Amino acid sequence: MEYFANIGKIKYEGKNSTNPLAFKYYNPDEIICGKTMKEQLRFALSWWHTMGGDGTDMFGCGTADKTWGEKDPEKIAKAKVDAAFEIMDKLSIEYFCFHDRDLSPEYGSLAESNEKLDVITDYMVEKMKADPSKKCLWGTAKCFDHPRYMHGAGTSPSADVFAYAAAQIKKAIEATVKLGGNGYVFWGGREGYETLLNTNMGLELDNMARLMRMAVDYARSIGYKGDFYIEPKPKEPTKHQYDFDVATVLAFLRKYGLENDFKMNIEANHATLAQHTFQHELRLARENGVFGSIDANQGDMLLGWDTDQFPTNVYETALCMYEVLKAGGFVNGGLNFDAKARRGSYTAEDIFHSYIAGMDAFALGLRIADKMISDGRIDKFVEDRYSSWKTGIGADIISGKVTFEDLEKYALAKGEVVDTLSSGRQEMLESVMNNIMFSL
Ligand code: XLS
Ligand code: CA
Ligand code: CA
Repeated sequence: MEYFANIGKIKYEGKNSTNPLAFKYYNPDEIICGKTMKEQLRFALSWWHTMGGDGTDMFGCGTADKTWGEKDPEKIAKAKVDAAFEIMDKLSIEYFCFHDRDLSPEYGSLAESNEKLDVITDYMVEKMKADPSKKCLWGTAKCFDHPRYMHGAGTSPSADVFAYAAAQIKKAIEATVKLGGNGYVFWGGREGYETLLNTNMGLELDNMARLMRMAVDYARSIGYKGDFYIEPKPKEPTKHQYDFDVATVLAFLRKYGLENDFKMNIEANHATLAQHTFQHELRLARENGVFGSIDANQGDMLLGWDTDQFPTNVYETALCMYEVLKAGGFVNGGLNFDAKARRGSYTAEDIFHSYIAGMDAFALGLRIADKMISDGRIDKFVEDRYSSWKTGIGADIISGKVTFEDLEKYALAKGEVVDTLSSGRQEMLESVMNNIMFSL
């Protein structure tokens, strides 16, 4: 069955095309910065928003029908697979990301939920065998939806809930391995607190680390070779999420000796909720060797919550892809559209417009980032700005040759140094960036 019969394969028509159902910038096989665009961008469809999200919000029920013409939960789950593969095909998206419960819902018992999940993953394996261009970027467990997780999963005050979450994660890891997943994500769901008056923060964090250690050890024991990611988010649903931002997560990983097992899945909208730029979070991850994957979306700067919008801000995608290229590109990670069409954009066609908008914004971002690097003005400026560290006292500090006493002697002899400083030239660099962006 064809779910989107009146939409054909979306083609690249170039920047002068006015066809809304065509790519203007994403040309999958074009080489940019040494790789094809599809290898550089590794786009992924998010099962939860695209296949399941019907626009429900706290003020109203869904506006989009995501039952895919079926009534029975197992049939809906299978139809979702067929429809997802058709969307991926038509948009030239190779990867998908999922929560266990997006693939197959929760049934009466864990055993039954597991059995039904197997039916769907068996079905997906068959389809992926027939079409090896469809791959799993990452999987995860939905340990935040059911009432049992009201106080958290790995950080729940209840040991029974911790055990239940562990069992659910074990199964989600198995499903990810079965689907050949490149990654497994921990997003902190309800791992946080509402008030410290009822919270043993120390025990909760120790337990979270215990859960992660067990998950990694188990996955490796069954032959999983992909990455593990933590996806930082500062707030929502809890007032304070433990995985606040990249820096907080790094401190957590290092405290518990998990820093070699995890990388970051950085989401644009979560970065801005933490009052950082997206680029800041990417840079921090890159500088600390933990850059892994990206949830590509954007928030609304006037709202304080996670709006998960399809990304269209090219300035942001360019700075993002600049960080990705500087990090050496994606290895196991990619660009997952953890994004949903607005509630009013409820038609099947809107799925395509949303992805085209997001993919083109990132394709353009990649083209600009490549140009920023080959143009060289920005990199050269930064290099020159730090030139005092290459020779003389700067080189001696870096090589560890000088002591505090030596520096005192040097400073006393040198006198005031303010005149040796040069301008930061922020406005000039922002103008260079605009010049590069609009010369494409
Ligand atoms: C929620 C998160 C979530 C994760 C996967 O804000 O972005 O969608 O990516 O659990
Ligand atoms: Ca996300
Ligand atoms: Ca999000």
